[in-house]
Amino acid sequence: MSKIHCPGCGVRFQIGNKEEVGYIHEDVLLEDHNPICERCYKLKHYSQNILIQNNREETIKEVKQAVGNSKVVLYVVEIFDFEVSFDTAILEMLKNKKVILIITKIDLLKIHPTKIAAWVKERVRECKLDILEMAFISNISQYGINGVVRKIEKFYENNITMSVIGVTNSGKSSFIQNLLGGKTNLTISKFSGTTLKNVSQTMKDHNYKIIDTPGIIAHDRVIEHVCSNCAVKLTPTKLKVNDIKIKRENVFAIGGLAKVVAFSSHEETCVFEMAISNHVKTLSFNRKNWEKIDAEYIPEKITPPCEICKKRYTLLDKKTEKFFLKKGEELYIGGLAFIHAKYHAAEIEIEVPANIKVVKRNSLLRLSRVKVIR
Ligand SMILES: Nc1nc2c(ncn2[C@@H]2O[C@H](COP(=O)(O)OP(=O)(O)OP(=O)(O)O)[C@@H](O)[C@H]2O)c(=O)[nH]1
Ligand SMILES: [Mg+2]
Ligand SMILES: [Zn+2]
Ligand SMILES: [Zn+2]
Repeated sequence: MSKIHCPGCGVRFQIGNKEEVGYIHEDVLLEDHNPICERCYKLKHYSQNILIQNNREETIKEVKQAVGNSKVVLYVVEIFDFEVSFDTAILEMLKNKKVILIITKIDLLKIHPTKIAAWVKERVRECKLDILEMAFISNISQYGINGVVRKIEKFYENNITMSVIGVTNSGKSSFIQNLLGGKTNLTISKFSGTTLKNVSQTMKDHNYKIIDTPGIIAHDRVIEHVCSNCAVKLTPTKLKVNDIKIKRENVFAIGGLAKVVAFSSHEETCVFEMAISNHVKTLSFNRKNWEKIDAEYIPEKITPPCEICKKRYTLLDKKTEKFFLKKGEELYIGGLAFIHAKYHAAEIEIEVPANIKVVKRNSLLRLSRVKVIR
């Protein structure tokens, strides 16, 4: 990598403005053999994020350029946010492209990879995507990484350019890091929007050129509407999968982010299985009490959102959607939760900000009974 661009995030170095991306102290730039920008340094060593304005249109332009130069696109989709990963801008770019779908973070679910594969294949068929191959991986345990290389080799022995694309935080840079046996300077962080520009790497054994790209912001995910600390809390490092009980007269609050009301023709209490990030708090409220406290106020106990982003979140336009879930179906709430009708059918009403995606689907959680061998 030349000394012109940061090998961590891809932006051009600059020494003039500490507040802008790409800033690096002149001495570091001159003396360090492998310099990285100050933002990457803080992300890597202190897990500290410097807030930057991430522009969706500029990012799309950058990713398009990488895709345009690539023979194959490795499309990275994380299993928890599967439904919001098929962004319209991405699908547009992938028209007439050879695509290998890489499903990451499968370690979050206690589901055997072959079952995840069957579920994904079914969902992808519904999305009408033309996919050359699929791989199911964990960047944490390295499960499936070698298999990806074999899949690429099957089609292209060497000398091709591939781009790695997807929505923010899906594990693109981690995946490249693993493909290259840890030998990259790419910055990986728990914060969304880490990579800012395209960064090229070479996989020497095969002479594959691999381009890391900035993640595309999916506005239909809750994390895009809270502060970066809350977004980290919402991004699961572990999934909490529990049974939840929602009484007929109650409102079930998922943090201060979504409200759930449920009805069943037979039962006073509806029971669901729910998966959420281990940092999200939930509480049941009597509906009358909730209406009193709801208007501009979310009780402190139920976070996220935190005190800083609560006001902004409560002011967002909301929508209420009703779904009838048959036993074995589940709702996916954009970047927030899976709610699975595990025991009986139920009608369920969700209130979330208007642009958050809520989708009914065949349950992924229902596959999680089998003991995982990993
Ligand atoms: N549990 C789990 N976490 C993962 C996996 N892959 C990546 N992560 C975590 O997800 C976060 C984001 O990873 P990155 O590799 O920076 O994601 P990215 O897609 O490059 O993100 P942007 O550059 O922001 O678009 C980090 O905290 C990673 O440790 C995985 O397979 N399993
Ligand atoms: Mg990245
Ligand atoms: Zn950088
Ligand atoms: Zn917050």
